[in-house]
Amino acid sequence: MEYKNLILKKEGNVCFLSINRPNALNALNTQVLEELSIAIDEVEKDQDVYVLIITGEGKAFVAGADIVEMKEKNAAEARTFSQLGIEIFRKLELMEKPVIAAVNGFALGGGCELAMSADIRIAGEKAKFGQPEVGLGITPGFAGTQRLSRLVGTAKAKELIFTADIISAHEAERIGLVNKVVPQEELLSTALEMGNKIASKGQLAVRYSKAAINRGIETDIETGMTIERDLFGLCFATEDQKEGMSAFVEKRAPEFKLK
Ligand code: CO8
Repeated sequence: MEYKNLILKKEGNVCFLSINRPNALNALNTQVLEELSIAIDEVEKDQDVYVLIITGEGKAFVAGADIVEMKEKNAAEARTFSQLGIEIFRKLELMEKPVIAAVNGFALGGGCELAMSADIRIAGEKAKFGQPEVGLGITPGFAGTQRLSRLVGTAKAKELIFTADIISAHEAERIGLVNKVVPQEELLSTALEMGNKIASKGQLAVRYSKAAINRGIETDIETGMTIERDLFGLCFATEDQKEGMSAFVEKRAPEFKLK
């Protein structure tokens, strides 16, 4: 598939997906969102891709939903646009494969919401985070109220959303919004290094672990533990489990085959 607003590039078992609309700071309009949806399906289906890294071209990760497109929407159209983003970000979040956001610059509004839909966030020192929507007279609309609260707690989420403050990468790390901050020039290599490390493990085990965390966190702990127990059991039906444990006993490196 030829994308107008995305660049997909594979490096071994890792796929970089870069939002490529730098003249508008990678703002998400309907076309970008629709392409993102297609790309997520493409990456999920590609047997050779184990890990997805999302980043942005130019000085922004994503500076939000496209304000120019949103400006003239009526209430019904805005709700439809919100639903589109919510569905696509949820699809990203629930991908079987792990997703790393390599946040290179502004991650504002819909951009912060996109980053929060990834499993892991690595930020360059120049990255900036915020949910500035109330300054435009709107609420967050791609599930920012939900994911930010879950990531940093309701008090900090309310402060950030009510004040529309833009925070630095280091502050985002301090409050638990990003996993780590690295020098700007090391951002993509650090994300790739982490992607390669994940890709070297048993992929079914990685995917089951992701599913257990994502499904378990949304339920009570008893149900969550049941989900973990069942997926743990399922690992023992995989060749990767036999290989992983045999390699340990034989004191050699495992050769996982995604089986
Ligand atoms: N939408 C459309 N265009 C944008 C956006 C955006 N979100 N952000 C930047 N641009 C455009 C600018 O208009 C400008 O275009 P042009 O060159 O044609 O004038 C170009 O990108 C470069 O931007 P700036 O000149 O403003 O660059 P600066 O470095 O001076 O400033 C900022 C960078 C601070 C990031 C600034 O661009 C800014 O404040 N952008 C908007 C940030 C924002 O408010 N984001 C939240 C948007 S709302 C949102 O995401 C809600 C998500 C859910 C909605 C669903 C419900 C319907």
